[in-house]
Amino acid sequence: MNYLKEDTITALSTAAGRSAIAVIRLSGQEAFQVISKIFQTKSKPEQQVKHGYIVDGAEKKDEVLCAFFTAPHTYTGENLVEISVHGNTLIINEILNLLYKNGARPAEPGEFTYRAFLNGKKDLAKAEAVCSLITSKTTTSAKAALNNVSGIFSQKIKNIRDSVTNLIAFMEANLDHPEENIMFLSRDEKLLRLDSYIESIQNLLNSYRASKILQNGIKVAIIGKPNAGKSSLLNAILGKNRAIVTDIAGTTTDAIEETIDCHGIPLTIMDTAGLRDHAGNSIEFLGQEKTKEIIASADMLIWMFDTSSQLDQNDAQIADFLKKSNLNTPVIGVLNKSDLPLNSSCDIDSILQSNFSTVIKISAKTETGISKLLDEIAKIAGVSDYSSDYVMINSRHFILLQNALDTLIRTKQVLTAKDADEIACFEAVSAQAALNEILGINVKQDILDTIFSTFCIGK
Ligand SMILES: Nc1nc2c(ncn2[C@@H]2O[C@H](COP(=O)(O)OP(=O)(O)O)[C@@H](O)[C@H]2O)c(=O)[nH]1
Ligand SMILES: [Mg+2]
Repeated sequence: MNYLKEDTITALSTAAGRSAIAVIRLSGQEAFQVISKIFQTKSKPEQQVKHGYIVDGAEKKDEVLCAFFTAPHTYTGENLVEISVHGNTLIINEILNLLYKNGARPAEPGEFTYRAFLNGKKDLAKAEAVCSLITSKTTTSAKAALNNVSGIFSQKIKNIRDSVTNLIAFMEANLDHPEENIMFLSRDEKLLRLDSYIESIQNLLNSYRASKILQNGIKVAIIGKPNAGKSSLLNAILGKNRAIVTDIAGTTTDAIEETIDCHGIPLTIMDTAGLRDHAGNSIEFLGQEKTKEIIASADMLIWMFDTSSQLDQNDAQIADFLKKSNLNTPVIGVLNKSDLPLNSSCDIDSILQSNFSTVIKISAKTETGISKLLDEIAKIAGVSDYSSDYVMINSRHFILLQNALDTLIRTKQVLTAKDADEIACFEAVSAQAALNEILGINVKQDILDTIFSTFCIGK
């Protein structure tokens, strides 16, 4: 990856396509010189935002606003110009080409944020969160990502890291001056402190699953025999007629999916072709095969029953299929058509014998029980108790936190067994290194390259 930091870089920072305004960023030592070659303005020199024209010699290319930010108080920590141009790809490309001709080069993916990191404007956890914030699918996940961007997560890590550093200092002092009669930390005090660091890390680790769900969302498949009301439920959840509903069994042959915000979780809900022992035709058969694939890939299943009719062979076959698939997926049992009288031959007790996370009575037709169903989905996903200081923990953080936790537990074990400060110290230093790595301290270049290469160009 071409991350030469002496270069002046430029890229379109807003989405491509037609828009009222698009923003081109230009950053680097030469940013002000480069723009001065193609920008004509009558604004006063002291104005930070100047109005004028981008020109190629005598020819005007666009009427723009240029915002000038002087290092080091800028996003990248370098001289930075944000050019607000008209949002037309032809104009944008002309301006970018002029910038290239006059000394800038195209920015690599994430290079503006990478420079912010290199110049100490953002630690690595904050830089990573820029990406999470932009890709957030719900306002809740955006809020959590913003907590990382604004440094709440980094501060938690720094607090633990500083405490560990402090403990290491005490242990080193013990090693260096064993004979001196200075009041060092007692073994009990060290153990007590270690317990509190371990608990703080454990709390962060516990939020990993929820932050993964907030960031990536979950897939919930609605399954059941034909005519159970699966498509009606999808429509009721979406509040619109997305899937065709008929009383003809086997209407849904292709899987339909839509994403909604369910208590802050990006919830992809999938309607599937009903499973029955004999498909009506080859299209329905293919649909049923697809349903089986979807069941295997879903994070959660909603298994629907029609309680206005009796249970039949098809319900039994689905039970059999799920049992044989041996999935570790939570299943919500949904007793549909509760607006109709319960069929006296519908053996609810036998339904309840299946291994459901919960069972809910609904009517997809009258839209009764839908919000309770969504509450249950969020509860099972484990993010319904969302708090406002929630942070985003990605897999890199998770691995390093786990590493820090393991080494602190070992530190404790060594101290408990033999009060051997030398070995304990060695373990604690590893924990300190893992915590530092979360913040971007002593991170290998290939890891940095991998992180920033997942960013879009212009970020
Ligand atoms: N009375 C009543 N009818 C329903 C309900 N849900 C679905 N239906 C009807 O059941 C039939 C099959 O519904 P549909 O959503 O297409 O079922 P699917 O085959 O499982 O997708 C349609 O005639 C729906 O109007 C419900 O809660 N109450
Ligand atoms: Mg259907």
